[in-house]
Amino acid sequence: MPHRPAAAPFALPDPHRMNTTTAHPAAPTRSVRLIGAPTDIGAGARGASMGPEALRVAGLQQALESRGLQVCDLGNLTGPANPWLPPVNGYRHLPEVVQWNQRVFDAVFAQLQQGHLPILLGGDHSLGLGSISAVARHCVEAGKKLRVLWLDAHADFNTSALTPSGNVHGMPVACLCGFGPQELTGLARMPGGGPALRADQIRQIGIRSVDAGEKRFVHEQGLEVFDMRFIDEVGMRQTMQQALAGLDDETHLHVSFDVDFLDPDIAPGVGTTVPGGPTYREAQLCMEMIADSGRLASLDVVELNPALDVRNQTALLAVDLVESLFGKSTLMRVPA
Ligand SMILES: [Mn+2]
Repeated sequence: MPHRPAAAPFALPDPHRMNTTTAHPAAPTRSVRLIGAPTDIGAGARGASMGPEALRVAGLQQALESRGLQVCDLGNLTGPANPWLPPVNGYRHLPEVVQWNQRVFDAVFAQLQQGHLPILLGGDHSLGLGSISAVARHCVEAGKKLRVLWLDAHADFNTSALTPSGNVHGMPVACLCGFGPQELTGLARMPGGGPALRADQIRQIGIRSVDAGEKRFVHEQGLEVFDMRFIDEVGMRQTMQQALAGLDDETHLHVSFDVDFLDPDIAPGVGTTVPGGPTYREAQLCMEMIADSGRLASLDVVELNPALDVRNQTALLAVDLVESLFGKSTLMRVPA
């Protein structure tokens, strides 16, 4: 069994941190850190709290090591239990959501500062707030540009006024853009106090379920959304070409992979399935084209819900796709 520390020694000096020589100095690090955040605090169904362990059982670390990456599993963060209460002022579990996200922020930020590529194992998608706030802060300090790819069935652009449920996993993109409670919009403590992200840094892919008020707000804010109709019409190849256009050596690419992005036929293990998502081949092409960009520098894998899965097949699929994200080609193609 691979050794995995139970607690979270995120700030300890890392013996590998000096070993950062690569053939291509501009390429993102090959040193990966897995960070588990076992909570469903922002979700509408219980069970995503078991996601990190299901991804480990599905062989995530070994799969990444087979790609030639140096992988260290830092174990799980800890945080408050899920009290399973109704919304208060439009938010469910806001104090607990804040605590979890602060811990995710600290852990992801520390790993980025040490030159590692953090992979957040969720947990529900409210944790994208802490993770991407850390990435945004890191990019400001490192003088990097930032592009976020949001792979999801949902836009996650709700506010307390628009949300039908109060579940914060439907709000992280809005909060990252500055629309939400100060405890969440201010996580990154950006210089000047601005939001962590501008709408023009985000590309949403696979979207097919957006609430009515949320839809208006997405248009108002000018988010670039490649929804399923777009993917149906132009294909995944052109979609990804557009979503990845304009990246350069100075761009940090973050992928926030909500497993409900995938069609429920191949990925039943999520709390919020929406029919009509990308097929296995479309998802593979999406991941392979991100890998080809050579810019991937941080990743979230969220909303995997083992309580709703069938014999861990969704976790196995997620691991398979993450492998492609790091360069495993399912095609017989000679590398360029
Ligand atoms: Mn989501």
